[in-house]
Amino acid sequence: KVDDGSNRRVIFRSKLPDLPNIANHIPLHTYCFENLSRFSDKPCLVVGSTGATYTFSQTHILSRKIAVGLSALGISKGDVIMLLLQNCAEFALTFMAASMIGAVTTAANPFYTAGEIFKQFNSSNSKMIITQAQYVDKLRDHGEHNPKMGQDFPVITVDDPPEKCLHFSMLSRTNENNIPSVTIDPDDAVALPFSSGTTGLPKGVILTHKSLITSVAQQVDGENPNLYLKQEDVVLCVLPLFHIYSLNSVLLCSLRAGASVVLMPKFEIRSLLELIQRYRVTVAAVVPPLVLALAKNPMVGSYDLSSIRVVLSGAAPLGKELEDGLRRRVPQAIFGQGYGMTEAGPVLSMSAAFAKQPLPTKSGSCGNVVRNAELKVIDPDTYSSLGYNQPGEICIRGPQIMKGYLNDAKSTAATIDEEGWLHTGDIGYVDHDEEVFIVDRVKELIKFKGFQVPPAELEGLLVSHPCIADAAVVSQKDDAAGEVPVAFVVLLNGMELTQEAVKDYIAKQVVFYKKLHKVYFVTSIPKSPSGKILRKDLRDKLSSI
Ligand code: 4UU
Repeated sequence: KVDDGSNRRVIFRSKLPDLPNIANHIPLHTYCFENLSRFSDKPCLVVGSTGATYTFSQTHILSRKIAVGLSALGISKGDVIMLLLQNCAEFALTFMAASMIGAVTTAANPFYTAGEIFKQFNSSNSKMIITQAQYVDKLRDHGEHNPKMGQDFPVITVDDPPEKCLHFSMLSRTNENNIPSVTIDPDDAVALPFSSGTTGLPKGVILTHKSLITSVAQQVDGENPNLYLKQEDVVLCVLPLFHIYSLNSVLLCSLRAGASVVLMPKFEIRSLLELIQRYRVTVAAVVPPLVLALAKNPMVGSYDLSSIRVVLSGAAPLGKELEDGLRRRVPQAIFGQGYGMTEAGPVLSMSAAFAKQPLPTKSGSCGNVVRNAELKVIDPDTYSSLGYNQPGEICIRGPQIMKGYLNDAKSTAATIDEEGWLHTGDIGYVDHDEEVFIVDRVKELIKFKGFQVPPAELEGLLVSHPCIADAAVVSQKDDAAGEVPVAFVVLLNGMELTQEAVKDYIAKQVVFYKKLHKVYFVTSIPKSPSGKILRKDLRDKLSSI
């Protein structure tokens, strides 16, 4: 996928000046805690539900203690640990602790089914699971081929441990000075989120110390940070930390900048509003369904949201109507979008309205490309780069992007070309003010409320049904969720199945947002000569049904 060079190259850059240097040669935890002495006694992590607060120095020391605890349990450099947690202090502490011993964190949605959890657990070669008691039943005796909890791998719970589990306090009741010394290379992995990228099944995305430091620096460092976070800021952490958006733009950016993070285990409108009011939240990172709730829910009127100065929306397209609705609810706040993709480290562009010296921005824009990075828009057929206002596939290059997919050189090569450009599968353009606009998605990925729904995963499950010969899953527009997955199914000769039976078959095996919303029985799935599903034909068919 390389531009043959015969075409004019157009490369877009940030409107904000590049950072003269980024400290991406040091380990991530060193970088995040680098300025700690300036705000060591300030609240760092605030548990919204209980008010429990960890100052920056407590956060640092506890992370060190847990690092010692992890290594006492045999976790060493390069090992992967799995977090299966709702947002909580232990998530943040363990992530930093793992970094300190050169270990890697893979986080999964705690609502995942056992099937989904073990796919990620096995494919990442995880050595332990840290979770909550309520999710432990799912991990017990799951199939002969999966490792056995408590026997093949330890399970640690942050609350009362059920049978065969250990309590989290055994990780933290250690002497932080016994932390083993490890040498960490900037290109070593530190986080392993899973993403299906432009095609296929979920894959481990290797984010290194260098990638995450670069991405955080691109947002919050320098004379004129793109996302200006102050020490007085109180940042809302309601988006799940198991997704890279929250992990990076909320947690890591706040740690680096000295802002406080208010943790909320899951989205629920009343407690969200209460927390914003109680803790005087100043910065809210949200996704479009949350913008919808804030813009439309009548309860919002009864709370004081005047503390909010910044609202950042990302992870899915946001309609103008919603944006306007939100602006009316929090008129004092600066509103803007960020555009991210797990593989891109994750932030590609962010509204310059959040900068220390803000720039004017337009409604619907996803901001400017981040500093110290290059963005181009290419013609999806010829790969030649396009100029201003011409929509094409967005590509990004810079030290923040992933190292590659874990154990999958083929998918890596299909995503990052020989010149280092990461191809996003998103269609967008850059206007004359250097603002990025996303107009379409050409990759398979379906996004339900910002959550990834990989069609290939559902297709694999469908064809494993004894009555199904072939299947294809595509997205359908939906007011509440943005997009929902629907299936086209070909039955084996002489077999009969109802729509409900197919839906149930899938629903039992996947997390709620991957459930099929409709099933259409067809006689064949349209495919290209090479066997690729012609998804566009199916989407066209949907709009005519
Ligand atoms: C239209 O969604 C993300 C990461 C989002 C993010 C991260 C840090 C947003 C702001 C931030 O500060 O990652 P994935 O891998 O789950 O999904 C990536 C895909 C993109 O390729 C694009 O199709 O999600 C879609 N997407 C968006 N679409 C992400 N952000 C946007 C957006 N508008 N603002």
